[in-house]
Amino acid sequence: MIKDQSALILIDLQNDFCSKGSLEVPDADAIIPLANRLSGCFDLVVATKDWHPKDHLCFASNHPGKKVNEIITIGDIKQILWPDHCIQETKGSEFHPDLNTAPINKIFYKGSNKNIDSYSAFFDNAHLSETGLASYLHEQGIKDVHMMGLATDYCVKYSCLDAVRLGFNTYVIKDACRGVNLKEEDSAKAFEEMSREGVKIVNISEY
Ligand code: VGL
Ligand code: ZN
Repeated sequence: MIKDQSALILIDLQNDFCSKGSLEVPDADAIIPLANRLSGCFDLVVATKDWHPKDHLCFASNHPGKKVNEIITIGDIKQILWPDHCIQETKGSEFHPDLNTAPINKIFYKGSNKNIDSYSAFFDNAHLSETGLASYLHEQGIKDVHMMGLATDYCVKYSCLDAVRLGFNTYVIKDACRGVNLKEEDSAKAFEEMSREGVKIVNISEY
């Protein structure tokens, strides 16, 4: 059992990011049993869901003439265009069927404002609105957060960077994350950046 004041944060373990999903992350299914095992090591387990309305600006389908993976600029924010994924109340936005949801104390939703994307579990990409996760963790007396999930180079990375900036001792469980890797080495670079910013990189064998 991990010490008090620690929470496990399961990032976006949803069908659309897993095998046969619309934004499939390579080898994502392999981490579901790891989430189930780690959940047993923590008193507090939080999960996030990417939770988009159909008309969300991050979908290429909402920008006629644009393609998936193209980058557009809105205001001063760069936005990668994704395939439709994690649409609210669809099969694709549900948790992977093998995820044991019983230990999850609370779910936080992100990406539901159609005008802004939200990779971090804490804030939207403009850092304007909060998901409520930070206040919840503070209320629960949490000092350390341990992150795993999907995807290393997007939601895991931005969640970890925000967690550090918010003052949490932040651990990312490297072998329990998988990356989208639009470019080769995206995940490796993401871990380097996290490490530089003060995130501790650990492995599941340490739990
Ligand atoms: C994510 C791309 C688009 C993620 C979410 O969970 O990492 N990636 N939306
Ligand atoms: Zn998304």
